[in-house]
Amino acid sequence: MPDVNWPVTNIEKDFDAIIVGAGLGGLYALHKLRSLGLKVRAFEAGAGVGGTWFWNRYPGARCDVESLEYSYSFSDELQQEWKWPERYGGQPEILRYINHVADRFDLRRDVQLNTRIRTAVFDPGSNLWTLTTEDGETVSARFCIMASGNLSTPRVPSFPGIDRFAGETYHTGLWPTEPVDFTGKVVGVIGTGSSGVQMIPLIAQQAKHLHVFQRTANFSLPARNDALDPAREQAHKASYVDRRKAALETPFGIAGHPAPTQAALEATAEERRAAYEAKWAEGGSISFLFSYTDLLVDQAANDTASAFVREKIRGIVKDPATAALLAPNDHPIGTKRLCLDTHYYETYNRDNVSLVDVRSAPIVELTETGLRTAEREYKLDAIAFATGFDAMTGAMLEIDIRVEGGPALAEKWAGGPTTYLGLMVAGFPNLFIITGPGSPSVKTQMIVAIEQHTDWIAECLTRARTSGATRIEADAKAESEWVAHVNAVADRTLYPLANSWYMGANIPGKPRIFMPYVGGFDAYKRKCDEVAANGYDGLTMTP
Ligand code: N01
Repeated sequence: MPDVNWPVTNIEKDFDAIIVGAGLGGLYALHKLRSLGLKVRAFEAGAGVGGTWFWNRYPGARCDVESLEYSYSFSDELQQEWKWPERYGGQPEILRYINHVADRFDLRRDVQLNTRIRTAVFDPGSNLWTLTTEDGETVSARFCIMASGNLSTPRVPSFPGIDRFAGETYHTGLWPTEPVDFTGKVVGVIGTGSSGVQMIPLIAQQAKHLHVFQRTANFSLPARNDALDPAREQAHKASYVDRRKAALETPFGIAGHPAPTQAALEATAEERRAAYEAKWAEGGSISFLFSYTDLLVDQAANDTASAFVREKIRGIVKDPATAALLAPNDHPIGTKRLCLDTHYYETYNRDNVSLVDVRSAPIVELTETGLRTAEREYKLDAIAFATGFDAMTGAMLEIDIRVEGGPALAEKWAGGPTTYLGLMVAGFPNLFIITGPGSPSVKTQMIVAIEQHTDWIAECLTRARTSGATRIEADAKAESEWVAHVNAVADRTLYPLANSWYMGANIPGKPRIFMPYVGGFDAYKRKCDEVAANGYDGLTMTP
């Protein structure tokens, strides 16, 4: 990298780039941009680094991508030296890893913790962003990099009486740092997405009684988490660099799962059962969805996999009425995030656990002593909300992002998020997003996406610097073509059939737009590489 001064030395500015967030995305962006010689600072709302893994400390929090994959690839020394104890990293272990990375690469000195950004305003005269923190501090920078996360705005539904409840309340995404003890307590868990499914078996082991309030049954597969087999670890590490490269050529950014070649209905019923049984025994969601080529695009194909899992649920859960309630019937398997669990369905065979159907009898209000559904009242000592997040756009829209004299991002996105490649927004120069809406982000291995996005942004900035540009902006036409492509790809799949957070469906009033790019990480990366090779077409760089 030539040591070229950014050609704006007469403009007073605090930083070349400000990064919002110090989770896995923000930390890598800090490391990468610093390696270009840029003056960078990351602002983080939490009291520690780690993002998702800092906040989500609920019992059983664990990644559903295997640890050897769900880790940074940018340093071979790091990936060789770090020892993952389990096949799937638990939250404490992943947070320990992130803290190790922060120390190892000396990142902390440029991270300002306990600092929430409230506004970000671009001045088209100076081509600078000025950000204001919750405490009123202002900082300016040439570039603003949003690494604020996709599942980082916890959401508790606005139940009437929510402030009246006198017992303990928790949200999975805001879990206290000190352990919570539910021993001897009557606990209510609201929500049965990935967080609820992971937490419920562990709370059940402690609580005197656990009521699970389920509105929609979700598909869950066994994780089969275990200690990481040393032979497997050794073999993986022996070809780590090659495996990381191979991951870039896959739709989910994960190597080691050969792409299927057969459609589900080309197999006989017996062959399909054998294939699904093998995947069920192996554990993991990618592998299961890779049973056949068409599980996410053909309803009839998907029905065969959905029926298999429903049958498994009926086989595990002893009470037929509970089993029937737990069997998902309103969406094709995989179109909502497929959960991975450890003894989730088995938990409903315990005497101290009951499933409450809040689809047929919704929660009407919280009371001083519990909650009331349309059917009856439940006395509770504690409520754990596993009610999810304002996903993909929530964290960005919590910040008042605007161009001086122009509309706010919230206005531009009122009908749903629009981006060019998920990386930039037309009309908002010098603003980059890591794993933004319109990128594969949540539909791929997040760290692969984080590294690819950041590397692309870094190259783009290098190009701007060497060409003397101080302003980089996505063209409106390129953005609308990309948005149309993202929608067209989604419409060829079954994803839009589910009321998922991918669609914004979990937030009342949020536009129903399928937000992630589901054309595959491999296809996406090819497109990004092509854009860069063509001199960043779709972007305008201005001196
Ligand atoms: O949130 P969710 P999550 N009354 O939105 C229910 C990632 N993640 O935190 O489906 C009653 O999936 C809601 O019901 P419904 C992963 O990507 C990963 O569990 O809207 N219930 C649903 O059951 C995941 O997808 C990991 O009808 C209400 C639940 O709350 C994403 O984070 C672990 C309600 C919310 O489920 C989010 O998962 C954890 C109401 N008013 C999370 N409002 C791993 O890597 C909402 N609900 C393993």
